[in-house]
Amino acid sequence: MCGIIGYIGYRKASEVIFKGLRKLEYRGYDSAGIATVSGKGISAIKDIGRIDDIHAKRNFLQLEGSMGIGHTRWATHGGVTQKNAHPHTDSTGKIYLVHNGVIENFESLRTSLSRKGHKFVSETDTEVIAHLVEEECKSAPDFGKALSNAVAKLTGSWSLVCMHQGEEAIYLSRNGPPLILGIGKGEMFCASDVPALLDYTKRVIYIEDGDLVRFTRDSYSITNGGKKAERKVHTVAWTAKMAEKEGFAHFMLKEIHEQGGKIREALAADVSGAVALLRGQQNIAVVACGTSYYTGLVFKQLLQSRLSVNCDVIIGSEFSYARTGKEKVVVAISQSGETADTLSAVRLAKKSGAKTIGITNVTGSSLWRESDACVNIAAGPEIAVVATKSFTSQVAVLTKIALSLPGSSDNLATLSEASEAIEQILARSGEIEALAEKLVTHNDFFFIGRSLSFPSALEGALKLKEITYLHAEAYAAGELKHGPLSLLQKDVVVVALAPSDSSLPKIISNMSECRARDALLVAFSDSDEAIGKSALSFRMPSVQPLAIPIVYAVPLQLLAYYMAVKMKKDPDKPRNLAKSVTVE
Ligand code: F1P
Repeated sequence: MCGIIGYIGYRKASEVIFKGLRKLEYRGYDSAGIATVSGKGISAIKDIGRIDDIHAKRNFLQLEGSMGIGHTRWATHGGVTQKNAHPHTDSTGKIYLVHNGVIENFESLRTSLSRKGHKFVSETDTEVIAHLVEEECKSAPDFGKALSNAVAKLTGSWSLVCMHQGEEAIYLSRNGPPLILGIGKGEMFCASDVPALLDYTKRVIYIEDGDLVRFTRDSYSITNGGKKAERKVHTVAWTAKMAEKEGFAHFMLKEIHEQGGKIREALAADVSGAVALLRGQQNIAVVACGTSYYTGLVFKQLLQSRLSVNCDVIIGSEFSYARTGKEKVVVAISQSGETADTLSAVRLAKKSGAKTIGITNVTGSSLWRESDACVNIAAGPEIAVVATKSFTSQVAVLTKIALSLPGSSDNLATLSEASEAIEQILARSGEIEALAEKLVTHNDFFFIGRSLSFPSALEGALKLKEITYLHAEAYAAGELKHGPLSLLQKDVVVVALAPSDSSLPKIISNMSECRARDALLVAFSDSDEAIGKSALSFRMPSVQPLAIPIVYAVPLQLLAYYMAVKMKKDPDKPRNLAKSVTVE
């Protein structure tokens, strides 16, 4: 949903911004641009395509000066064109800004500005803001006031980074999408996310909604609602190395390989705040989107089947329609902590008096700041657009929470075997690559699981469709006979997750039903019987039921990864997707 960045200091701004945009590219990658200020005025380069390709064609580093702003885009208003790429400017070419978010009233603003003679060159909502600021500059005493008058006229969501000719300062405004200020020595930064700054500073301020910030190379001031605001300076624990590929061909592969160690870190998480809020509750609501929603399904199963606690898992964007309004405790799960659908559910729940628990990978994120209790899943930066290690770390943390509640007789130590099992699977990646080779010519995939392997089946199908663009869907295995069996025929692949738990006999019957319809059956199992029934298979390590959701997700991540690579797709940057979905 767009990555934005700004810099003032003693370095070459275009270089800092270019490098930072590469780190933010997971947020959007259909076009990019940089504008810098030098003695010659403001110059900009923007184009469609990936940042490296634009750089190869246009050379961002020809932009001079030690102050500038940059943007990597995930189109919302207006197609993917050079004109729609950011930064955008006003009629005078003296104001430049980049924007993440959606301005809902941009059509009416554009109409009234057009009446005043403003001419627009793009179809974007962002360009309207530049002209609005220009208009406000005519009456405001200074640029900061003009910007605050302009944002007061906006509805929607935005993080804005703005500069103008004649002042060595950058201005920020936030209402929704994330924005952080990075504090260096003799230099200051701002960006949508921490990895863009890790090469330069670890001291950051999380800008809050309603904040208006002015920063120079060695100072900053923050106001909110016209009053001076104090914001805590945080020291981030992530290192620049953590956000590198470290020899792996892709971030996705690196992140898959980190999971054994990350599970151990997740299991060490402090869950006391969450447990204190959940203790004694008989009805718990969970909100999340995408992969995080699936980890919510694991949590639900643990709470309901092992603790007899009722748990409702609701997709973030459906929460406002599906909630009762009487929720006492809402658990929100989000890797980024910035997913707009999840955040709006949290805000709605809070308004109705619910206590909220945030389960996130990003300390300082909106979810982190807005929740009554938080748990850090400690997976480290996840750069690939598709979630991998955040799935397994979330499941580990949620299992720890469930097992810490009264009535639980399970031992968390059984989960530590998950790390070992993951290492064993990773050591046999070659077998999964060989499976991928055999499956890559097929077009339709069904993933089936039962009980605790069902969320992993959902996750496996999601990974495959996200990065290979093949048709993949998941079903609770028993559900196939209620409709989807009609789709099975030769060449349709059924990936069956068949761990030897109490669900095994039934899933073996379901696998037989698929085989009888000529589907190509692929088993991920530790059962001889399930493997014997299947045309293709991967022998899984035997694990305790609690470890199943984690351990069975890993080979499916690898399968999707190797298939994408064989199909010459970029697994780190799937088409049309962005990692941090900051619009509803
Ligand atoms: C939710 C999510 C991810 C998915 C993609 C889009 O993100 O659906 O699971 O991989 O990146 O967003 P989050 O709320 O867990 O950050």
